[in-house]
Amino acid sequence: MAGFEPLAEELVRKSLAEAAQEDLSYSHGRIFGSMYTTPHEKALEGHKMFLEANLGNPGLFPGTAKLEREVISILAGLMHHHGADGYITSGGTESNITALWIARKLANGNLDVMVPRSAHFSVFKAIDLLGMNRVDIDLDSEFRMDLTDLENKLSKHQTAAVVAVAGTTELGVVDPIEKIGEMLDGTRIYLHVDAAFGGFVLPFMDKPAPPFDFSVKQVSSITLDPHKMGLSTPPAGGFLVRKPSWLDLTAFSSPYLTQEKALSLLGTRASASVASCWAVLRSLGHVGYVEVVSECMDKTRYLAKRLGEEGFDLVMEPLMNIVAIRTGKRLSSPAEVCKHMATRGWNLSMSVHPKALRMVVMPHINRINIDELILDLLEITHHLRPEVKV
Ligand code: 0PR
Repeated sequence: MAGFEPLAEELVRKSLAEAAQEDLSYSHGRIFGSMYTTPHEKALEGHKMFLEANLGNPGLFPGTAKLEREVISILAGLMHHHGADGYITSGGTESNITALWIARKLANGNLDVMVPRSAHFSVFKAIDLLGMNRVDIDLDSEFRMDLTDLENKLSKHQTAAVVAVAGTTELGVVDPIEKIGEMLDGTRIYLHVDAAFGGFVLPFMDKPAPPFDFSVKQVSSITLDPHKMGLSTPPAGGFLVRKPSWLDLTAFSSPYLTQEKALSLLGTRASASVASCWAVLRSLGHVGYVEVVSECMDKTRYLAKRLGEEGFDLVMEPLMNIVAIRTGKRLSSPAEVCKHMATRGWNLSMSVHPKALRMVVMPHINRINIDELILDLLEITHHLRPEVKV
């Protein structure tokens, strides 16, 4: 028989419930390996009201389009340049691809992109997709882009762009963006900042963060993702450019739609998350995010302190809500530990530069989860390295 048979309503419902049951949930407090969390309740409420919205065809959804303009204006203010423009993307990957697409258009045939070894793989993907040349920049002793290596490799004649990271995926480190900007001053080299994670952390920290946004005048564009620490529902990435006219460089005529030209890489855009962003930004306000970040940082410091007390070797004092412990006497193989922790329902992840076990302390984590995590971590690392006394 061709095709697929319809199932009884009850069976459809039951199958969906069973599949949902198999998924992990942030609310169980065992996911330490993700930069995502349970979306804010207002985000969920906003999302549900706009399930049909598609800003790929904005003329049909002028209300959603208005919310997007307001979200972009808030994000532009947060990144210290009210004249910036942009749109909500499907995430950091799309934003990073778009940034380098624009950089390539502006680069008069230059194709080299300088990227720190700590960059997220979406940047490598973008370079590959756009047929550009990846030039890896080493990291300094604090895991930031090494300025000397960058200076040696930069070329006014070949470099199209530099990508810097504000909040690396692995360690939450911020590249020396002000210094990089100074190095690029007077050149036409495009500077993109990937603040997919840090963009919703750094502006809300109790200690002022090093300048990483449009306050550094050479910064050309920024990725910052509401669906990570912005507590919005996915998919919601943010993409901002310093000069609104740059958005036209990747625009295509869309004669059969309600707008003359389509700006974004994606056609159909899952736009309920735009309403979700608006709802959470407007509900929490700046002060609400300060509270979210402050709570995450308190729990991060607690986790780091407890791990230190138990003899684990921290890669560094956490700058953001990411803690990493090095491979060494106490921890032989992060991969093995992750695998064993997974059998007990934990989700942890690993970093490569340096080789470490990585934990992200998102808002769904509480202190009890941290205490339980450490107990299991002690048992498992002891079991893997029995010669080390617990
Ligand atoms: N830039 C940075 C600095 C990132 O950390 C990430 C994602 C991206 C760009 C890409 O963003 P999108 O995934 O929104 O396109 N970082 C996480 C990662 O890949 C995302 C993540 C983590 C996804 C854990 C799922 C997950 O379970 O590690």
